[in-house]
Amino acid sequence: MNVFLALGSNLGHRENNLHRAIALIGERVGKVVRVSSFHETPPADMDSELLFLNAAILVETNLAPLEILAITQEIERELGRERKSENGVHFDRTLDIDLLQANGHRIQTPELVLPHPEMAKRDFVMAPLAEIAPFESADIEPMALFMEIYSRLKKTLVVEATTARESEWKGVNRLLEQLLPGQPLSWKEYQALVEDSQAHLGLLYDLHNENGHFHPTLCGMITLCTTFSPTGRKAWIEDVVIDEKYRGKGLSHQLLSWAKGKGKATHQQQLVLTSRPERIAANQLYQNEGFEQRQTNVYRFSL
Ligand code: PH2
Ligand code: MG
Ligand code: MG
Repeated sequence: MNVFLALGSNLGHRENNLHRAIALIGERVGKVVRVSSFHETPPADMDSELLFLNAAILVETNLAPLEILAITQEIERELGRERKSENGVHFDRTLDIDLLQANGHRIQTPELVLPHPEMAKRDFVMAPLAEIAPFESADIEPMALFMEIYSRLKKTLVVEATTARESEWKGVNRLLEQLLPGQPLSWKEYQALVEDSQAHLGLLYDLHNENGHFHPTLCGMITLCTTFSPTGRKAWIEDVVIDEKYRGKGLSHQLLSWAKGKGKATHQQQLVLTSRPERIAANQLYQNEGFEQRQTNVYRFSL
C-alpha cells in the first residue's frame, strides 16, 4: 500500500526532527520511497510566531492505516510532542505526522479520517505533496491531480523529475537551448540524469488553470548535484534557467528555495554555485538569497 504522510515541526531543531521522524518511519512503517524538499512556512490557523518546516513523504507499507497511526503517534511522543490539538486549537510542536491518503482507503473514525479532509485547502500540505506526486490523483477529489489541486492555491510549483517523461525531456531541451544553444540532451542522457540518485533535477511548472482546463507548462529548471567527499557532504547548483517569457517575476527565487529545501532534506551542509562575473543580475540574486561570494565567481550558502 502507498501511503502519503505530511510532516511538520515548529519547535526545537526542526530539520533534525524531520530527519529523525523519516528515519523512524522507515524502520517501523515501511520503505520511504519519496521525500519532498523541506518547506519553511508561516503557521496557519494557529496563534504562533514560530515558522514551520513542512515536508511530505511517500511510504510503501503492509500495515493498515490505524496501525500506521498508532506508530506515528508514538514517534511524535518520542520526539518530544507534548500536546495534541484540541477541538481545532493547535499548539507549537516538535513533530506532527498526519496521514493524508492510503490507496483509496476511506476511513471515518474518531481517531482517523482518510483521505485527510483538510489537506486540499492547506498550502503547507499540498506544496510538498504536489512536489513528490504531481501526476498522481487525489482520492479526495476524483480525477484531480495533486498538481491540479495545488494550482488552485498557487500558480507555480517546483517538482523533482523522478521518472523520465518525454514531454519533460522536450521542455528541458527548450530551456537548455536558452543556456547553451545547440547542446541538447539525448533521451538516454536525460534518463540517466533523472535516474541518478546524486542528481536532483527540479522542474518549475506554471500551473495555468483556465475555465476548468489545467495546463501545466514547464518554465524553469535547476539541478542540485550531491556527493560525498573526505570533508563531508557537498552539493552544488547547476543549470539554473528561467524561460525568457517568464523572467522578472521572481521565479529564480522559487528555484533556489527549492534547492535549499532539497539540500536540507538530503542532509547537505552547504550549497555551492558558480556564476560568470558578467551575469550581473544573476549574481545580485545569489547575493540577495544569502549566498556568500567566495572567489570572483563562486558562491556558497550555509544550510
Ligand atoms: N499544522 C497545523 C496548523 N498549522 N501551519 C503550518 N505552516 N504548518 C503546519 O504543519 C501546521 C500549521 C495543525 O497540524
Ligand atoms: Mg497537522
Ligand atoms: Mg496531527
